[in-house]
Amino acid sequence: MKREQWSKNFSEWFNDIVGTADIMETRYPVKGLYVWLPYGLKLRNSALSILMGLLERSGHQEVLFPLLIPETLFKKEADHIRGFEGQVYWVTHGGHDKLDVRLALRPTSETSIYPMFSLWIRAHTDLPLKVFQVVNIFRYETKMTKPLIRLREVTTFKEAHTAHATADEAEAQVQEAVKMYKEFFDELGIPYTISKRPPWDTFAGADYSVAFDTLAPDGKTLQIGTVHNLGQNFAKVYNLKYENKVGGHEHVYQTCYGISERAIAAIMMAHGDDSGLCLPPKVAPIQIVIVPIPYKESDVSIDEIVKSVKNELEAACVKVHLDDRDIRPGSKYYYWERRGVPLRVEIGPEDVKKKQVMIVRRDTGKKQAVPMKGLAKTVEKALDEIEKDLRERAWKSFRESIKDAGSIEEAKGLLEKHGGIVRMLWCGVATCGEKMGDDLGGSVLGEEFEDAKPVLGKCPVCSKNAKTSVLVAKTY
Ligand code: A5A
Ligand code: ZN
Repeated sequence: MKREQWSKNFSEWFNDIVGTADIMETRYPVKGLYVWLPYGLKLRNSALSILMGLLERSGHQEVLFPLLIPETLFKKEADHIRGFEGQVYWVTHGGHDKLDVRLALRPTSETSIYPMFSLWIRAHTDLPLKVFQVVNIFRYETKMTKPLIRLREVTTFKEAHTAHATADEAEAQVQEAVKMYKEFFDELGIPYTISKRPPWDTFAGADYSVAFDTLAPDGKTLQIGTVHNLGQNFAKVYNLKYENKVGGHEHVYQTCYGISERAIAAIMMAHGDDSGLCLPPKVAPIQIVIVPIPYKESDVSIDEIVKSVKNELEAACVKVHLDDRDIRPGSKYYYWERRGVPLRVEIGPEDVKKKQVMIVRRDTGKKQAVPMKGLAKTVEKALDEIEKDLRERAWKSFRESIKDAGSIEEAKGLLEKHGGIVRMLWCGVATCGEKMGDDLGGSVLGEEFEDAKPVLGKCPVCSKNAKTSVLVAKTY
């Protein structure tokens, strides 16, 4: 896999591939809004069904709330409004009539879901309450919009919301959500760090936020999921109370967590190359493309064999596509490589004579003749290997992009040269943390949520003893 364009001109590569690999139509005439194309939508749906499966298996129930939130409800939690006010689209009219109460297009759904939670939660037996929905949300983003990455209409917003009787249970729910998201990204072979965001970058209305960040080939990080411990902040303003075992009334403790179509962008970032997408077999809309190689001079007809190979693979539940268009095989290779189909099967008259086919891996380009007998088993094994190799390769380069730095100068040098993530010591004072981010032209992602590193040394900003270490990066 050649990765020159992919890494050096990632932005161009991304904009090109999103369109030419049939993920999205980007010419819709409203800024920040895009159209899912059939191929992209299949990819999105496969990834989403993995996520929904994880949620359902861990006791979350799917719900579907309205898009519109009355201003009166939206404005109850002070921090939440402060965080989102500048990003809200308002509906002010119904036809010719001005509305008495403006309606917000949800930028996220705490303020529509929790008023209903307050009607549903009565006693401790109603807890924990764990729901999720997959919806569109609207955010008037002012930074540069980008398909899949920074949308004004996020079309694939999977948000989960929970309520618990105790702070400990909410804390445990944060852990469960982190574990679930790890499983989800692992399934897709997307590498990540998990950080506890610093106070100045916490979700509006949360006690604290935990975020997953991956790395784009241009060296900038992308936040691909977040888990928030909301404490009792929303419970207090939306009156979410339950009757405990001894008849007293207490506010619930809450968490919420979300993932968007950035997960699809992350797949492109983790596994792409100069030829286009390279999709993990688990989510690839087409796992195998069959390309017949007919020779006019040959007396062997390959049509029958090609069809029987297709049937055999389909019977083994592999997603197969037979490309029998009347164009040159080379054009077909190029076409399907761009779209990231993990494995290509070529069948020509010589192969038919030898009772074999050629299989070609998208990720390595490696070509191999394999017997027709037992082909379904062979390709299943090859797909498993691709899955595993993609994950390992992505993690390897990701790990190599995290480096320790002792001073601002050193960190600056690293980020300017390679991008990536630097680990720095920090005294824990917000002004130092914010300065560290600013000086490096990036942001503090936060303390690592798991396997915190031992800390011995000085804060590079104020030279006082460090209390912790943080990850810093240039971010999307
Ligand atoms: N209610 C909670 C879950 C919430 O809204 N959290 S969040 O604001 O952090 O969003 C969840 C995730 O959605 C983010 O981690 C990010 O990956 C994604 N996201 C947020 N804004 C986005 C945007 N404008 N375009 C694409 N993805 C976005
Ligand atoms: Zn300091």
